[in-house]
Amino acid sequence: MLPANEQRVTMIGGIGSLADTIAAIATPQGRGGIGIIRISGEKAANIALKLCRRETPFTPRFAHFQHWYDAHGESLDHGITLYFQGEKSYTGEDTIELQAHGSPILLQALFERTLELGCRAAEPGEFTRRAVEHGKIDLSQAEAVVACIDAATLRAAKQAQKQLDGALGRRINQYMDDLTSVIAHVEACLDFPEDEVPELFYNQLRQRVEHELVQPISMQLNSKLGERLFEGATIAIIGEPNVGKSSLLNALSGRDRAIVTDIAGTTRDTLEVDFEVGGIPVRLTDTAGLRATNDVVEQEGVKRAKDAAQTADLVIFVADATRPETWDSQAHFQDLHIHLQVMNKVDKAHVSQAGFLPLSIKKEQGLDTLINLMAEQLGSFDLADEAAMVTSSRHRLALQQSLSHIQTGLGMLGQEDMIDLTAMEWRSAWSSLGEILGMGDVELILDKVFSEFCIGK
Ligand SMILES: Nc1nc2c(ncn2[C@@H]2O[C@H](COP(=O)(O)OP(=O)(O)OP(=O)(O)O)[C@@H](O)[C@H]2O)c(=O)[nH]1
Ligand SMILES: [Mg+2]
Repeated sequence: MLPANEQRVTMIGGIGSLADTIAAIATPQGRGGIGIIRISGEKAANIALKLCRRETPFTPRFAHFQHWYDAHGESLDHGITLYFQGEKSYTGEDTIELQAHGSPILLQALFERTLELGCRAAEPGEFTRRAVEHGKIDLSQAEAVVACIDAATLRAAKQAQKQLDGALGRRINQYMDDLTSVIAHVEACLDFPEDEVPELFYNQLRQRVEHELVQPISMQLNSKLGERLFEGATIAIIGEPNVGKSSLLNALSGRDRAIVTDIAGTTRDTLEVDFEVGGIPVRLTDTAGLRATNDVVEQEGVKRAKDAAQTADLVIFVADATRPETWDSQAHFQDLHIHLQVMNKVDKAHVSQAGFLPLSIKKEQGLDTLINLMAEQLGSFDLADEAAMVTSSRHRLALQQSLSHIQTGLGMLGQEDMIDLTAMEWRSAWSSLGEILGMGDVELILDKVFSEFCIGK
C-alpha cells in the first residue's frame, strides 16, 4: 500500500490531556514591565470571564482592559485580556492571554487563581505540543521554536525562523512526495512479467531517484553548518609559551580577558571566552604554553592545554616569528590535527613560512584574514541552500536512515524478484523522513522533543 498523504497530519499524541485547559506564566521568572499568563483549552474563555467577573463574551483579537479578581472579589491586578478563538490561535484551540504587570508575586497569585477556576498547570512545551497535535505546525517547526528561543547568535535565530516558517518541512514533504511517486512506479512493474519491463524504464527511475533524492539529501547531510549554528563550536589556541596566545584570545574576542605579559608561562590554566565567528557561536579556549616543566602547577596547565586541543573542533597553533624553536607544531603533539597555523609578531621579524598565516596582533594585521579562515573551517560558508539545513542530530539521524534505505533500494532496482524489496526499502525511507515531521512513534518522539521546552511555550 502506498503511504497515504493523510497520514502526515495524523497526530495521536497526548489525546487524554488535550481535554484539559492548561495555564502557565509564559514570561521568564523575575520582575519586568509586563508578565504574561497563557491559558489554552476548551474552557479558556469561560475561565477568563470568571476571572474578570464579566458576562459579555470577549471579542476575538481585541484588547480588553480588565481587572482580574480573586475568589473574594478583590482585584489581583489589571491589564490586557486577549482572546484567540479556536483555530486562529497558536495552539489551535481557544486561548486567552493575560498581559499583567511583571510582578512575580502578582503573576503567581493570578496563575493560582486560574488553577482554582479549573485550569491545570501546563507541562514544559505543552502549548507548542498542542499546536503540533492540532496540525497548526509540524514537529520540525516546533523544534524551531526552541531553537529560536535558544539561539546564541542572530544568524542562528534567523535560521530557526526559516525552519519555523516551514522551510525544512516543505523540503521533507517534497522528498516524501517524490518517494511516493517512485514507489508507485516500481510497484507498477509488479503487474508485468519481469522480461517485459524495459531496461530504459529502470534507468530512468534510477536517474530520477538519484536526482530528486540521493543528491539533495546527501548535500544536506554534507553540511554541518546547521548544527554548528545551534550547538556551537569549540576552538583551542595552542603554542609554546610567550608566542601571543592570550593576546590572540583578547584580540579575537574583543575583550581584555586574559593576562598578557612578556613572562613565559603567564597563562597556567585554560581560560574560555564565548563569542561568534561568521554567525556561529564559539567557545574559544586559551591555554598554557606548551613546554617541558618541573613546576607541578604548570604541568597540570600543559595537560589541560593538550586536553583542550584534543577535543576542540578547531585548533589554532601560534608560533613566534622571532623564535624559530616555536614553529614546530608537532613538537608537543603526535597526531594532533591542527587546522590553522599563525606566525605572530611579524612586526618584529619579517618571516614568511609556508603553511603559516602572518600575523601581528600588536599592529592588528592579519586578524581579519584569520577570522575568515576560522569561519571557513567551521563551515560558515557551506551550502547556499539555507532552507534545507539540518539543524539537529535528530534530523541528521532520520535523513541518514532515509538515505541508506533509498540507496539499498536503488542497489536492488532492476534485479529479478527484487521489486517488492525495493519498494519496501523506499517505504522505510519514507517513514524515516516522516519522523522529522512527527510521524511514526509519535508519543515517543513528542516526549523527547518537548522535554527540552520551557514552561509557557
Ligand atoms: N611585537 C609583538 N609582540 C606581541 C605580539 N603579540 C603579543 N606580543 C607580546 O608577546 C608577549 C606574550 O604575549 P602573551 O599573549 O602573554 O603570550 P602567551 O602565548 O599567552 O604566553 P603564555 O601565557 O606565557 O604561554 C607579550 O609581551 C605581548 O605583548 C605581536 O603581534 N607583536
Ligand atoms: Mg597566555
